Amino acid sequence: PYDDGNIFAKIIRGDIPCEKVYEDDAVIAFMDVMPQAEGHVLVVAKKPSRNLLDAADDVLGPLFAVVRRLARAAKSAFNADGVMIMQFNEKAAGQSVFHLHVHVIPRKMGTALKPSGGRVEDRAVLAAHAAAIRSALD
Ligand code: DGP
Repeated sequence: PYDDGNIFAKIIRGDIPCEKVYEDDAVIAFMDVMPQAEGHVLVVAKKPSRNLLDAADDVLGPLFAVVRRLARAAKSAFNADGVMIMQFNEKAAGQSVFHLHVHVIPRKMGTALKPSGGRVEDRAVLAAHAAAIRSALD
């Protein structure tokens, strides 16, 4: 079952801070605190579900529309060659926060992806990256 004590539910409620990139009625997006590449963004559905497996159909369209908008913006802001979209369902598949979210990760040719759960990035760096992506949004 869904547990609303998870960290993304707290961010959606405004109980803990984030470096926000985008927000509308259905979706919020912010910088991942442990980026696997420069510009790593998390796109989170506001409606509660653990992951894709239990999400309502009407959540998916708005969520993935924002995923694509942010993929374009992050690619442009970081001069990336491509963008990786990742999404995990349950612990066995690599999920660690049990509230539906999608990773948007700009990638450059020849630059390896950092491991997940790595170093927590400096707040000021994340704030600067969030601002760069926001200004690249259409
Ligand atoms: P996963 O559940 O494996 O898709 O990954 C969850 C991601 O969330 C992971 O890349 C690290 C990130 N993360 C964990 N705690 C926080 C937090 O408090 N704030 C932010 N912005 N990201 C977090």
